Amino acid sequence: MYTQGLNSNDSAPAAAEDAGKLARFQAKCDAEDKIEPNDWMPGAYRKTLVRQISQHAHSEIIGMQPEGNWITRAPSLRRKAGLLAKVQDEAGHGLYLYSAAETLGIAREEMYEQLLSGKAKYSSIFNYPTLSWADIGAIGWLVDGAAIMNQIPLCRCSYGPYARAMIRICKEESFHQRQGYEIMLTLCRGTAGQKEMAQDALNRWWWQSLMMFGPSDKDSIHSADSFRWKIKRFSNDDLRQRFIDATVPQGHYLGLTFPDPKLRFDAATGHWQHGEIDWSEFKRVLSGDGPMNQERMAHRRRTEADGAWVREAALAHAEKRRQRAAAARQAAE
Ligand code: FAQ
Repeated sequence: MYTQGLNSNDSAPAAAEDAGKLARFQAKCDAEDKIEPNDWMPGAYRKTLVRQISQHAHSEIIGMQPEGNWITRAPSLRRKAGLLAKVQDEAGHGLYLYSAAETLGIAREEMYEQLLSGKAKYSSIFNYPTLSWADIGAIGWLVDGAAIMNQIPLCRCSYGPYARAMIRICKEESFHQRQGYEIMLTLCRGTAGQKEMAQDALNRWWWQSLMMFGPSDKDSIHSADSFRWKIKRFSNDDLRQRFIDATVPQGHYLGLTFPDPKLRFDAATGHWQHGEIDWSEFKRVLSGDGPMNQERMAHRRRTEADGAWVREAALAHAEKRRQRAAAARQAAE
């Protein structure tokens, strides 16, 4: 763990927390100062950050699977190299984020355990299958596009280690979004069959990417606290709307249609109005009943077990080095 900056007790009731410390903490958030690991923070702030950052890290790790599925089937060496780099970036994002969460006093092993035991959440979007190469384009364009929209404001999050991790992550997400859109553009300029494949991918990923922004504002249980603590800057619905406004013209430029008969531009507000999101599907996927939930978790558990010997070997090697260094020190004394 990077730090053990545990200056407050999560189980302590808020009323018992020192009012003066709380006021100073809030003033710091309001002044846009960063909260750092060893600063005092309310238990609930720590808890919400651990929840959000670890969920985000898990999403990056599970999110490698839908695309990893296509690395061996990418249509050219260039596409394979691009996809390989993207999936590696996602592993890196997961690792920065686990590191950021560790600064709040939770061990990485505990977060892994929460994921592997099925107790932790990760983004609903990664429980859908990637059926064709166009899905790789759609994921980059839509899923990474949604991720950027949601994550750029997190670069200004009040918690320093999370904000700093997000700056690098967003730069990489921007490359991911472009590679996805370029795949879609190539398919849409290709044969009729390729364009049809792109349209089919958009049909299957559109509504799911809108769900990435979380429940509608009236059902968002954490938003009020997260706004107060400057973790969130825009509401789930606001960010979703921004994403729709940015993405619909991009889809039209590709010559594609969106699977929403109610989608229309409202000149009075300057926004694209959209149809109802099927929140029952969102809830079903979150409860573990999405098309790929079981496969994703089974694969993650298998990979964890397959990698056990590497971790054991690395620990044994580190121990040997430690013993050799101790012996050398003793000999020199
Ligand atoms: N899926 O009160 P709110 C990526 C849960 S990374 C599953 O509104 P909050 C990169 C939420 O956790 C994608 N659960 O919560 C990539 C809470 O449950 P809890 C992940 C969801 O935290 C691209 C409950 O609903 N991005 O894509 C979802 O204020 C391509 C109530 O919700 C992040 O994690 C969902 N979609 O707002 C990788 C960004 N939405 O904890 C590979 C950071 C909500 O009470 C390939 N996270 N829930 O049990 C955030 O910005 C926020 O956590 C939100 C939710 C906006 C996701």
